[in-house]
Amino acid sequence: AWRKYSAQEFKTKDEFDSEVVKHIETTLARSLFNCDEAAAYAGTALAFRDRLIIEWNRTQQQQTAADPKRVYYLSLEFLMGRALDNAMLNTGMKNIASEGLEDLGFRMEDVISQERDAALGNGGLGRLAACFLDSLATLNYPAWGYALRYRYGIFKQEIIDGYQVEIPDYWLDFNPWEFPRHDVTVDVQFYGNVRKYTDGSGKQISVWENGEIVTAVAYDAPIPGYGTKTTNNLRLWSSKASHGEFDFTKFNSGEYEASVADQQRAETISAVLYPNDSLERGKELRLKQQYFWCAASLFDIVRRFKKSRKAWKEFPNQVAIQLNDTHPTLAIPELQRILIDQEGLEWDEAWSIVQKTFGYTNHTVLPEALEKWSVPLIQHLLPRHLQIIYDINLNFLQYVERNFPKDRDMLSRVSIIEESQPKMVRMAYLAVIGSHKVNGVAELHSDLIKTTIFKDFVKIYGPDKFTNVTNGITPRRWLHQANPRLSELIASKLGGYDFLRDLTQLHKLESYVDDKEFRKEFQEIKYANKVRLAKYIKEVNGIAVNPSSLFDIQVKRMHEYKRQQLNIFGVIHRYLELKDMSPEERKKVQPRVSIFGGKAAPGYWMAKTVIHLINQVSKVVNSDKDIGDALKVVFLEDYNVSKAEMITPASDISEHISTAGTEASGTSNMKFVLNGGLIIGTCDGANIEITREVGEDNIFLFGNLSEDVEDLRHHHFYGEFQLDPSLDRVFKTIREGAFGDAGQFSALVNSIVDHGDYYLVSDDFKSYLDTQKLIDEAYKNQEEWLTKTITSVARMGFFSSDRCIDEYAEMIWNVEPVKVQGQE
Ligand code: DL6
Repeated sequence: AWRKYSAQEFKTKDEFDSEVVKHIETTLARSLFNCDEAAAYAGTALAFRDRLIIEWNRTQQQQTAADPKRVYYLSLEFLMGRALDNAMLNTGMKNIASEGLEDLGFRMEDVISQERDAALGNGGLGRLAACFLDSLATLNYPAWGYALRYRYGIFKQEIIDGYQVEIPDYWLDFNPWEFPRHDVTVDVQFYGNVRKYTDGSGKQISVWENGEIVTAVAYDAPIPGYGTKTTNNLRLWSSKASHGEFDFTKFNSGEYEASVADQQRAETISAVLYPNDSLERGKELRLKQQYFWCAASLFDIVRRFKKSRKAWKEFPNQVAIQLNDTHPTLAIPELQRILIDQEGLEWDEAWSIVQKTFGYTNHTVLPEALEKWSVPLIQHLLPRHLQIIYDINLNFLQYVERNFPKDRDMLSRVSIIEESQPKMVRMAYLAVIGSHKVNGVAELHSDLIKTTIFKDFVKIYGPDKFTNVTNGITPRRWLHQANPRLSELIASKLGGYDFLRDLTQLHKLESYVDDKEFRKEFQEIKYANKVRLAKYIKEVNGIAVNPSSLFDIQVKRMHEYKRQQLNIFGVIHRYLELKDMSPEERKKVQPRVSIFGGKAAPGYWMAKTVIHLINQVSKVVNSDKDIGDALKVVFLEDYNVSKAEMITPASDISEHISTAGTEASGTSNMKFVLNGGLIIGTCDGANIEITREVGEDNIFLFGNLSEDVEDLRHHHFYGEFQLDPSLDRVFKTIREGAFGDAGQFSALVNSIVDHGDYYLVSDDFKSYLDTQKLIDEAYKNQEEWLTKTITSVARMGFFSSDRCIDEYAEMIWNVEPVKVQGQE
């Protein structure tokens, strides 16, 4: 129904075709007689881009006129994936485009697959940000995303001889989705010194001077909402030398290299995404990226606010800035600096504005992932900011001292400055102190941060400053786009696609659980999705897998806490059990395909070892004639968003098996269940809320609870534990060289046997195996399995990112939607 509000739709496939052809012939200067799929993609993307930009302009004009409070989502990562399919579906014009392309001799699927993923993120945090942009636009919130325009996104992963090899991802060869705004630039300063003086009225003035200037240039990407005219903006900053080109004086005197050195140094800032998802220590370039992005974004936000000519005290009524993790924390001292040094506000007035403006989302309790920057580094790069951070800290500690006079230790515990050698700035503390709300991303996680890393801050500020917003996913990409047949089936039962805008409507599917036709179609769709994945595995990995096997999938970043090692040890155990069996016994076993995928940070040696082990096990198991279809092991190379769209709908079981208390939320768990797969998981992150929604009978939980973790680690520390005999046998097999040179895996095995088993693999192993047995049994009863999956889909309404965004809007941002004119 909403399509009638869109003035910008292609009315006919011929209209669409003529625009595609126009772009191919003029923009690309290609002949139609020499038009391949890449050109068809480019023409289609440009035709859609033209439509989006009209909606984008209209949205901006109307939002400027209404001048509402806006949300600014600061995230160093946006893992957007492909844009074309999303643009076609969100604007409701995919069918017309498919027909048009067919007339031109192309299949939509082939055209879509020409697009490179926009992979400006590492994993869950970046993908969450991308889902949020989709929801913000769909729900008509006036919102901007701000990030960096990395020339290289997350590396491409190749598996060579079983090892991960990283290949640079230069994704900007052709990117029709961005608009360079050479007129929107910001000069950002680094280094230099601070000069202080007292002005005529006796006021202390600080001037940050003699620094090096780098220019930020804006590149805008339109973000279309689903079924609405609202098209918001993702603004990405690119760095370039402030004086533009290169130094002619040096060039003319023969110093050719030096003449371009400045330019190259400036451009390095936005050159590459740091490929670590949980650890980034001490790299000056990373700190430069953070400040460059925060300074440019804040300048832009303040510039927009100033256009409204409102008093500064109105700033928090016009601007809500959400800090996605601690990466943008420098925005806090930066806004304070702008207000006191440039706008002349008094410290207290400025600080009150700052605190009301920012909200901070925490995404991890892992100690190694909590950001800290050395004081000398900040002093060198951002001397004025360091002074401001010290002043923020001083005021804060004085407040703490007044309110907790008896707890002297508290001062050192909560100080923004860690008294180490060298001293460090604790970014998470600065983020808490400078924000009015702090949220975790699932209930357990939000509880944990209050009792662990931010315990003292709960005492200081009271519990109300801390809240929970359980993560969600956009059903547009993760159901409608990834699984069009399932989306269509649901729409046919619910009377249309409204459920994509209100996912809670899925609950009505429960009345179809016993509907024979519905069940049959649901099952056929799952099978077809498995066939598609099996075909891909055959093509890419050369492994033949039977789509009737149970597909067991674990795809996510490789990390010890996510415990892919537990999974592969379980696979080895299964293999050994199969080897123990007679051929007759083996025939009775539920056949299974264990599928892995995920990147390891390039310097994370242990995670890379796990990838290597998976590939070695895959080689041995898949070529073992005794085993046949009973077990296959697959590692899917270069896991990314577009591959996730194909993989997710094909699972029977997916694994979310982190050590309890370590996975803040997880979001792929939600995607798998929404697509008719069940979960094996620990009581961690959003698994707990998924269980509450779908019911305990529809999820396979195992393992120790987060409250047991500390005690268990203690037992390991004192050697008070007994290795599970099955795990012992797995280790023995590895040590005997069954999967190649055992030396390569000794550190991995020793981390469990000799070095404290920090992630408690041995403690959960038995319970994991027992639960896998239950899964094998349950899967044999296909009818009951189907009932579980349909029931689960029907109960996933809570996990839409639309629900999250409404919660943020109400509890944290205090913003209202603005409907772009022409809509109902
Ligand atoms: O909140 C999005 C996402 C969560 O779903 C994951 O559980 C969490 O690990 C991830 N956090 C990060 C940050 N650092 N670490 N580790 O990526 O956020």
